Amino acid sequence: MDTARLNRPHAAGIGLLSVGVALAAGHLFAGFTDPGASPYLAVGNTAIDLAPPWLKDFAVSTFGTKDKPVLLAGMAVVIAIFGAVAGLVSARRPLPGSILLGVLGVLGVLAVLKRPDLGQLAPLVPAASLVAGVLTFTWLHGKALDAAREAGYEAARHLPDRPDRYLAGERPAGERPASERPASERPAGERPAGERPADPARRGLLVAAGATVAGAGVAALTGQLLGNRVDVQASRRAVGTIRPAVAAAAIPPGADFAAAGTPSFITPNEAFYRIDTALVVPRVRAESWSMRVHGMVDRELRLRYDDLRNRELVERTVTLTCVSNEVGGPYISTANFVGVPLRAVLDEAGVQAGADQLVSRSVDGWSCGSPTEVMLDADRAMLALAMNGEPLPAEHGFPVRLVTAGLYGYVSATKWLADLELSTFDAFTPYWAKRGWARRAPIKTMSRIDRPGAFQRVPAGRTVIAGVAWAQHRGIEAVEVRLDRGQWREATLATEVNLDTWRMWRLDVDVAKGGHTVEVRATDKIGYTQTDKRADPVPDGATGWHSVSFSAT
Ligand SMILES: Nc1nc2c(c(=O)[nH]1)N[C@H]1C(S)=C(S)[C@@H](COP(=O)(O)O)O[C@H]1N2
Ligand SMILES: [Mo]
Repeated sequence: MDTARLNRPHAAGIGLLSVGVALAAGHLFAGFTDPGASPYLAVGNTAIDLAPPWLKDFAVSTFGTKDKPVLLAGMAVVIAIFGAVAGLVSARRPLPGSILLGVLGVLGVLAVLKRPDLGQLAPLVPAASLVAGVLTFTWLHGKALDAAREAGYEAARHLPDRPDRYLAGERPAGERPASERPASERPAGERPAGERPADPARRGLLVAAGATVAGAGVAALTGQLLGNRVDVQASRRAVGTIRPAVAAAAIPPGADFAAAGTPSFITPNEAFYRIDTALVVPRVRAESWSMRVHGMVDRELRLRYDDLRNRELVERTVTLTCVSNEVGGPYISTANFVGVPLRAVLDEAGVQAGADQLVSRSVDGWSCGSPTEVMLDADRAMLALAMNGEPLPAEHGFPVRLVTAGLYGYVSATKWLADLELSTFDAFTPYWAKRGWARRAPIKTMSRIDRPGAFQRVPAGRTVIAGVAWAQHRGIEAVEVRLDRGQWREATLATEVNLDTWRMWRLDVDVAKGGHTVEVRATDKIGYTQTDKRADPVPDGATGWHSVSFSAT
């Protein structure tokens, strides 16, 4: 009977290598067909879509915008463990491990089938992964078994009486280690460390493992290069500078109190907050972009990039805000956007009566539902092409996105726009609404303290409290600050830019030595003052006063 067993490192190692090959093969095939079908990414994307809302909220609140790298790294660890386990359960026969790898492959196929944005060929990609992984595993397993038989034979030949001691690494008393004995005294096959091995099966295993690593590397790299052939940066350069017919008013110097600790009025593109469900930034070239306007319209439209670019372009300064921003949170930024008022396009299509929801979809299958009446407001909704003087950055939706003043991003700001459908709230439930968020979500009147920072130490005496307030499309009327639960005092507001942007504020206060708490509340131009009632971001945006504790020394 053949009793050869793989040792644990070999078993775990060939399992790991096999999942590596599976992923690399998938990446290669995905490069040929659809980069999004790479099993690793597809599984990650599906994990994001299937994750229960509490888990997503936890991920965002714990890792912020680093949630995606954390997810990818976590998946790598899980897959590695899976691979090692597949090897370890296959000490004698390759079947158990192959079955485990097959299960992983089937999960990959299901993940790809669940992606709304992938073509019909996409499921072939994880299928190819599965085949490559299992074949590699069976092949390496054979090599590893040969090596195990060889080792067992060697051990048995030299110490038939106590093979267990050899396996435990012991030497019989009085016997010197191989390296200390001249070659003439050594039995054939025994060698000191560092000399050429005379065990062909073990060598065969090592060569096979090396070849596997090299092959997987080449496959993964080739897949990556193929996947990168959609060169977004080249397309952005080719687009060049997009000039509006009507420029936005210049930002007055008094629009922020940056010197006192507020953000700059305009957020540089690199610093603009980013929130989306895309594990890898979708790559779309302006040259190949087009969008359908359909549904409850009189005339269906198909618009290409130049159709938009050649229209009369407007520029607007708008503050975007994410509904998942906690009280005091960072998911708010302001930019100059250039684009086409959405109204112009919707009028051309002819919106039919009763179409109360405009559904927008992105190239990666994300969906968004906006109230049609807001999207028909020429002053509020635009098809944006440029941001702060350059074509939209890839992360912010190149080549075309929606920007709508006064609504949270998830109901108004679709990036990598692919499709506009006039519909009804009854007929279609978009991505986040399916996950418990509100159907309609105007941005709430809120404020934030930026200085002092939490638990900061400031010198006792005169100190500045400064921050931002926002109530897009209504405008900020007043901001009040109170120290240590004292009287509310009105802060100085920065110069107003427009009603769709944030407004900076500051207040000088005198603080005695010791601990202090400062709170802020804003009032908008329709007279609503922020409630102190704390509410979570779910379902339609957080409420409550931001407060900061600091100490004066
Ligand atoms: N395609 C796509 N567009 C999207 C999202 C998304 O997940 N996918 N997220 C939305 C959300 S929740 C917000 S707050 C804004 C953020 O835009 P930004 O990343 O440019 O700041 O984009 C919106 N547009
Ligand atoms: Mo958002």
